[in-house]
Amino acid sequence: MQLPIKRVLIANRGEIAVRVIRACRRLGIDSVAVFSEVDRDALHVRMADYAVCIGAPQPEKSYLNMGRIIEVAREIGADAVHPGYGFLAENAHFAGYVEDAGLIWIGPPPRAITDMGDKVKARAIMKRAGAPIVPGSDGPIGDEDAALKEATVAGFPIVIKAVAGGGGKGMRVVNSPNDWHSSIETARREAKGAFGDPSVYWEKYILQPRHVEIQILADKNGKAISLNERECSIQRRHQKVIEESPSVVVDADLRKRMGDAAVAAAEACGYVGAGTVEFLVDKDRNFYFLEMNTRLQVEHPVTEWVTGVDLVAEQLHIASGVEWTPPDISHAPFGHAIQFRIYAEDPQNNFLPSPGTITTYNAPQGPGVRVDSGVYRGAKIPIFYDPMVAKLIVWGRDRNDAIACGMGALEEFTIDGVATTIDFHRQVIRHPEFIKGNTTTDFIDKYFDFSPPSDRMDDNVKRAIAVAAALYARRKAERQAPLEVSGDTTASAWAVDGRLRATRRWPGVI
Ligand code: MV4
Repeated sequence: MQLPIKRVLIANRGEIAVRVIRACRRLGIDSVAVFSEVDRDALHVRMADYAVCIGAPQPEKSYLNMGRIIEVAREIGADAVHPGYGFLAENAHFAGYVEDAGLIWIGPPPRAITDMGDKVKARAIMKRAGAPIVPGSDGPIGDEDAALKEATVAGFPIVIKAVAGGGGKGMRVVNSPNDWHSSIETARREAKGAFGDPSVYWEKYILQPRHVEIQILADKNGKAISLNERECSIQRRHQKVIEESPSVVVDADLRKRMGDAAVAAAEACGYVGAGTVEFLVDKDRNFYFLEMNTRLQVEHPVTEWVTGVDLVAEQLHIASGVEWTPPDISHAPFGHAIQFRIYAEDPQNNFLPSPGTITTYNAPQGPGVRVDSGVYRGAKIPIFYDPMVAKLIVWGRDRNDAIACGMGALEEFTIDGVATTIDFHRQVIRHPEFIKGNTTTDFIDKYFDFSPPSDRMDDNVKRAIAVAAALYARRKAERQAPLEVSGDTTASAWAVDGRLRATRRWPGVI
């Protein structure tokens, strides 16, 4: 279908800008990239139909520079703005300015962004919509002693969260009533520092939960559908690392109930477009509303694969205002998809960002493999932005098949020049508890040790490792000796690389 949107400005960079450009191209829409001074040679700039420099590398001077972005959109004749995720995606002011400038905002109404950004208000809206919420306060904590009485009835441990928070920032777990007042004080201070608002609220703390979220799509007439769940429990410091769909703990009945709750939530806040309702699922498979993310998410490709829906194309269609028929997903979930986020970070050095130039970039290919990336061989990774360089998404007929596909694809993936988390993923995907599906939110802390190897080895272990290394070096030399066949032979560069890599297994697995 020909949409009335003809030219979209993408207020973002990296893989998500590339993702939106691809959707535009497929729909016959012009794409306009914006870029900072360090991103002149970035992939999104090369791929877009038009590209405009919007300022200095610091995000406030470029990708967060609302006035400049809107000015560029008008000058270049864009009729819509897609914010991607991060940067301005959940900035209700920006959404409003875009609309005031006569442009189409490819996202939810500013009001829905504001309401869901206030976590206490979000709880109230969800409660009214009939979605289960975590037992907790009905408003911001005022009288601390009165709140303590209520919390004691709910039962410790309790978690204090920032009203303006989200994503785990400013969270404080309280194990005993004795720590109540001091924890509130600390949480308030952190909330004030991080969000400029010291308001906090409390919830009962759910132990060893899973993070399961529902993707929704809603149109301007209040028609909303669920596109099933993603499980995102494998996280590190509130950063998602691996996401999958379907979730091993969600059966058809739970999927229906969570989907219905998410749809009710979307309708209750007047949602339009693509959004995500996050839930915690406890060990008894009770689910509780956590937060609503009013944007396209990093992990959207796993949903795309098991539903067959292009979520960005749906966003563009809904935003254009053309009559929208919800996609039929009665066949879904079809198979199983898993996404691995590849960061330019060094797992052996506390996951410190590793900026630099990519000297080798061999992305996996083949059946069941999708790579959404913002880089190429020779690309520079600047220090100024999120260090995620690529997402590997794999598909299989079932979870084990997807894991097998992931193992092969991760072996194939070679990035040199910067440290990456590829090898860390190779370890996770082989872990028996991951394979069994025991993916609770404490998975990484429980099974991976990030202390330097030297700190957790006694002298006997160090000696054993020295001997093994010497033995290994000899075996490797033998293996790489020319093959005993007639004619001219050379070792495949890929095979040699694979053999070398087999020795570079990251040593942090317990
Ligand atoms: C919780 C919780 C347990 N109980 N709330 C962390 C991120 C933010 N979105 C909310 N988070 C949590 N809220 C209650 N009432 C545990 C977490 C949590 C968590 C949630 C999802 C994925 C990973 C997590 C890691 C630690 C804590």
